[in-house]
Amino acid sequence: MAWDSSSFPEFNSDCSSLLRRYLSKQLFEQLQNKVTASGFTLAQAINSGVVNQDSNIGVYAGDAESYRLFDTLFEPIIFDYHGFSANDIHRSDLNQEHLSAPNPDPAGQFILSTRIRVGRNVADLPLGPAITREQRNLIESQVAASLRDLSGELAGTYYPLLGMDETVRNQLVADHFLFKAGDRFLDAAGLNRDWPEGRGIFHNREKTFLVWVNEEDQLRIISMQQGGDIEAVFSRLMTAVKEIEKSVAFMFDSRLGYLTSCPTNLGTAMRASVHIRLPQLATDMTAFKKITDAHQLQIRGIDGEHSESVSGIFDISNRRRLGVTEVECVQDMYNGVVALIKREKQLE
Ligand code: ADP
Ligand code: DAR
Repeated sequence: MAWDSSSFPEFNSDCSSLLRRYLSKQLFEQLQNKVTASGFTLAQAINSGVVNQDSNIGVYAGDAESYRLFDTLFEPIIFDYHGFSANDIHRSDLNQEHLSAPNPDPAGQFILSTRIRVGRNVADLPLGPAITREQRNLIESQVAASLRDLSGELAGTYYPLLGMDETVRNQLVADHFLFKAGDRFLDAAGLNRDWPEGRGIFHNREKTFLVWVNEEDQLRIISMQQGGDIEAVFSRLMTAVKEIEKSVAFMFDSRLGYLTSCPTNLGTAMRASVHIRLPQLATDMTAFKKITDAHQLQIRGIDGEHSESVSGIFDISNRRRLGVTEVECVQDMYNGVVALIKREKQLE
């Protein structure tokens, strides 16, 4: 559904996005003629949430300036989602030695796999929604070159999406290694322009270390493996992030941390998740959500965001990403998973 961006958008009565909650007609009129240096407008920032009325958030930034120029819209959304106010300052802790998270399921009865990812964007360029085709291709070539220099466990190969065999691509997606194509939320945010050019995936032979290039963010740096050895997954990721940052300058703000196209990923841009089998709790989602809410966890389906759980298997991850450190993100997830497993055992 296209909308006439010269007038205040209409929202369905059942639209519950943060965009709808915080974009008043007055604010729309105050911001609608503002344009960032890379040409990004309010209409572009909110288009996804207007076109997709089932959005949870509904806004995307086109560049670092968006967070300043449209701050009267972004700040209330940031506070609502992260509990992070104008006086708060984000803190980083990328030191894997600070995490204490011994495998909560050494027998492998519940946790199928662990995955921890961070989003990163390249400094001094626009974000995905406002980037040009040339800038996106430049990022692909620069990032692929820096990844080729990785050694040891992180050594691997970059595979451009352009020209990738469709069977290979579908299998990577099915195996949870690669992003889906054609996400309508990203599409309406301008993140799928020129698809699949400039997009790709880097991974090591074991597929325990992967980097998505130019999807929702310009890098999604991912560590993952079967089982619940959360410390090993986190350690691999922290080593990789620090290694890549030696050759790629990341977009960073002293207050908001690492900047991302979606405000839900600001700060650490980290999502630490387990795929976990909880068949008893699956029969009582009220009790399930009481535990995940208490530990600030997010429940996703087994194919990631906007998907369903299958056979009592859920994707459980930290919800907070800004105003908490990387170690605290993983600790949030760990503490919640320990509580979920304890309750599941009581219900058995
Ligand atoms: P992101 O985590 O990057 O925001 P999604 O939620 O869409 O993106 O997940 C991306 C892919 O990663 C999906 O295929 C999802 O099933 C997979 N995934 C997420 N967490 C895990 C996990 N703990 N184990 C295996 N695959 C996972
Ligand atoms: N689907 C959009 C974005 C929500 C957060 N997830 C991201 N950034 N992948 C929405 O507004 O629901």
